[in-house]
Amino acid sequence: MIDHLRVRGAALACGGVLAMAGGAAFGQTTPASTDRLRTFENPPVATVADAQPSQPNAAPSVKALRDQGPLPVAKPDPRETIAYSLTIGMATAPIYNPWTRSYDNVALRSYFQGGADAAAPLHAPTVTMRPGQTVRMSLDNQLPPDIDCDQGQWWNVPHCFNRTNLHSHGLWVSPTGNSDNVLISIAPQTKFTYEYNVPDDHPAGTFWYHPHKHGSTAIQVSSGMGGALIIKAQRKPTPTTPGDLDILLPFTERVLLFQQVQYACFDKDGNIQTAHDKKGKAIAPWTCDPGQVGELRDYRQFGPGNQWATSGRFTLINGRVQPEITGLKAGRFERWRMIHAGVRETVNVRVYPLNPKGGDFRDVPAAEQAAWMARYCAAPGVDALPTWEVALDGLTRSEVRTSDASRLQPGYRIDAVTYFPKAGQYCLIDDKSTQGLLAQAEDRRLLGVATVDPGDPPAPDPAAALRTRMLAAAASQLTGEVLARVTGDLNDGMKLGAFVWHAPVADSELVGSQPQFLAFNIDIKNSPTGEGGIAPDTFQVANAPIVPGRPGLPYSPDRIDRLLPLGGVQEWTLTSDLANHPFHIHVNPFQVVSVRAGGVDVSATDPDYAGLLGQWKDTLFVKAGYEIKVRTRYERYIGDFVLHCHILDHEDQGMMQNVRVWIPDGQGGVASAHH
Ligand SMILES: [Cu+2]
Repeated sequence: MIDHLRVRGAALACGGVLAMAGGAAFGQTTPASTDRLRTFENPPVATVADAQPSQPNAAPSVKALRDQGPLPVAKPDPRETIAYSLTIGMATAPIYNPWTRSYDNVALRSYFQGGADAAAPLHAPTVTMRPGQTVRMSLDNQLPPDIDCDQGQWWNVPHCFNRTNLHSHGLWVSPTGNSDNVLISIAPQTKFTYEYNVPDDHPAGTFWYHPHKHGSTAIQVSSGMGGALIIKAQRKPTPTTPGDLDILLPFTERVLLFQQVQYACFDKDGNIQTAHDKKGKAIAPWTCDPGQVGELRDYRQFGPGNQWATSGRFTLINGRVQPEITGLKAGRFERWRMIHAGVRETVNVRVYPLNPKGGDFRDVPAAEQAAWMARYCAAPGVDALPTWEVALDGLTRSEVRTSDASRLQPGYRIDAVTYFPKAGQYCLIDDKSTQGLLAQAEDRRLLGVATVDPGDPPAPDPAAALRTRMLAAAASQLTGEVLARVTGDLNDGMKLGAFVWHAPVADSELVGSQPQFLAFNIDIKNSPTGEGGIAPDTFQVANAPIVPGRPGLPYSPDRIDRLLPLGGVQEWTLTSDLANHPFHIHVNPFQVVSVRAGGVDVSATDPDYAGLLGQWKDTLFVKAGYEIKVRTRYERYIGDFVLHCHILDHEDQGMMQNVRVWIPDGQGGVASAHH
């Protein structure tokens, strides 16, 4: 399969040269065979093989898996034990480049699986699991050998780009052994099988998987290595246990996996090729000449001078730049599972009607798209469509939240119900936000265009129509006291309390617990080049406020930074000393309890935190100067795992800590393992 992709990629490398305004010349003409790469598709569904319990850590044959047809996403496999198999290898994939309106060939580290789309290897397959299931995930690392990747003590210098492992982001499973263990390394030409025991009380929801090997995480995820991981279940709530939101949402589903592939082509001196202005100064975008192959070569591609905006790259949806989203019907609800599988930048999704006078969006080159969107999509007086947010990071919200934007930071997921009132086209826009990594204004970018076919007449009040549909779904599946509660909740501000798996953490639960403090820090005094510099101690986390003379500590694999008691309940204060960083912790999610800036509650006024108070998440944006409080229960699982910044090149360079949940000693501490 990999050879096939190479051949295909090579065929795409030929073509004419398109002259662009400004004198720069780059790119290839559009081969007709890749036109389908301008159309949205859900990622392929990973196929399941029978488990092979007699061969622990022996991967089932990829060929055997390939011969099976895909399972529909909507039907989780009913078997108690299932196995998936992912091969990791290099592939050359065509990526549409709106600057040249042609395809660049890009060599990427990719996940492959039987049933995957050979034409779009960026399309990592969607993995489906269900509560109570044992799931084996076999990885077969077929990347080329790493050359000279022993970094000695410099583990916070990116290294060993072809070693990998797997993180099931957001899953509440054991972090140790061959469960969700990211402290292991799978070298090239090595196979390893993870095994997750998904507990039978795991919430259904939208999670994702990606590599998490310290030193190569960013370069691999920015290659598009990341896929949807969906827990499917249809449990009905009872008077004492929650149910799965899926039973209230009998709608067509889509997965929108947002990827940020910051590829570059390099000149003969090893410098990134860029466009140039008339004075010869390098400007966006990065360019590739015909016949060149873009690549993720090293971490210079992530900063400090090489931010996402500087690269001119576009966020992909399911492996495609600016696809046309088809198959939508007017007047129908859909459930969109949106996953930020990128590395750095905010994705602020808004949907606007497209004025038919705008013509075919495919004809608009990148340089003209901002003006085109301002005129035909997000024009003055035109409002973004409402969506109805039902879950954050895979966890059901306390109530349905109406919003005109889905603001995703790296690692975030948002499940939202969408509704297109009329047939026609709509712009999907990554709208302006001023709150990226460095709080710089990010330009509005076109993510894609949705084409909506005629369907049902528009509802006079879509929000009321959604409530009616959810009430009907409840009435068809629930009875008695539970139905009365769910109906009452929906009629009372669209509350979803019977579908929330984590009760709010009460003040009384915190009695006697140790508060924790966390500060992200980029210690620029240590770094000759500032943010993104290669000084190995620059990226840090601290357990106390940063003060002069007391910075944080860069990651050390040999140090446990926090000992946390199993069964404990804690409140953490999250801060960031320099720049904005998304905080992510494995295993146990947390509840957002306060967001303050300068001592003032900004939870209702800052759009980055709108609707987050009281909700449960596993990843949370921490802005410089803010003080955010979250609460967690350490339930069921012991062992060592990590917390880190989800700007993954920060993580690779040291913005990470080891934490250990361990058994209490009965006296307020944690029992020593010594005997
Ligand atoms: Cu960071």
